[in-house]
Amino acid sequence: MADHHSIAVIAGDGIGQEVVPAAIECLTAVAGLHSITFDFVDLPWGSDYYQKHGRMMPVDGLEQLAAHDAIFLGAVGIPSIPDTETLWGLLIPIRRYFEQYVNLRPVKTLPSVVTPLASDRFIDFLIVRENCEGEYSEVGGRVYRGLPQESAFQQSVFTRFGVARVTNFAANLAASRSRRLTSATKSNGIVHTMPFWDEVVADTVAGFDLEVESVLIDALAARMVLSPWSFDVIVASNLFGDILSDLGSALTGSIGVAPSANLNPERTHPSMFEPVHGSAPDIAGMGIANPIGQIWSGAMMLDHLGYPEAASQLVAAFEAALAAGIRTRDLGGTASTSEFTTAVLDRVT
Ligand code: GGG
Repeated sequence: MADHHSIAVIAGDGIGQEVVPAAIECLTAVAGLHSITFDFVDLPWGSDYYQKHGRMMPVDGLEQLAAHDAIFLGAVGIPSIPDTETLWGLLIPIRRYFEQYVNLRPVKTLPSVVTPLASDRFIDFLIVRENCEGEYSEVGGRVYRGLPQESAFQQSVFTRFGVARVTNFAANLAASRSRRLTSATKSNGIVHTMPFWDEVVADTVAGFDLEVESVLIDALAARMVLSPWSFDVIVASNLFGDILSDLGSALTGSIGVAPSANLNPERTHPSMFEPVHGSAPDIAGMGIANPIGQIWSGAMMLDHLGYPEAASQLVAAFEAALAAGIRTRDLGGTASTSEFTTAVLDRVT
């Protein structure tokens, strides 16, 4: 792969405007150590764009994105626009159009970060969230609006193709690590889609030499609090994976640190890298947002583009800043976004 990459940057809304430039500074610094060059192409899409144009991105937005090697996204959403518009106008179409069917979300203990858990045992697992179907569906509707019998229907969509491909990714990942895979289910209560999920997972993992467990999502959430170190790779549907990754990030300190990679494993389309957190309107513009989720997502982008050493250097740099006691407020520290970023840049070596 060429060492020059064109990256589409959508800083988006709220703190996305603060953490994306911080992460780009860090990416540029580490890239310089490896003769990698990035062309970061700013795309001013999101809620401001919506207020001017009535849509989150231009009509040909997806075609524009297709020309880049990867997409680096900050956050989307502001209180004055319904989340249904902001998510379904930008984030979700990108995930689906580019077949980014894996949302890979690492959950890991970070140095000097106090967690809400009594134990300081090391946590290090990966959530593989199905990213293109499942409970996130446009199929459904509302009837009898305003009448006493008003009702809403939402149809989940689980396909054999969709469940098998994400399970296959997760199984390969588990095979490259501890050989343990956990599948999140709810087949006792959700009687059609979840038994189907279990069946397709079982069929898919049959060809792998793995220890596979299927765990009900409620019990899995409780176990994640009680013994998060007992997981290695978790495969979950779109909604379950989303919820579990917020829980995982809270267990390891703050949602501000959680990264994610929306991957198109076949590499026929660009993949997208974004922190798990949203736009955080309550702290937007204050300069106090934690840039770790965005920087770590940048490291995942480096890894995906074929630079694992540069990715590890970037992770090591923010871990070293944390180990030196420099932390943003969400982690109990006093550092601003720019102070923490400077501390990371000082440690990119
Ligand atoms: N970092 C992108 C962002 O703003 N995410 C917020 C969000 O609500 N995401 C929904 C999802 O990941 O499904």
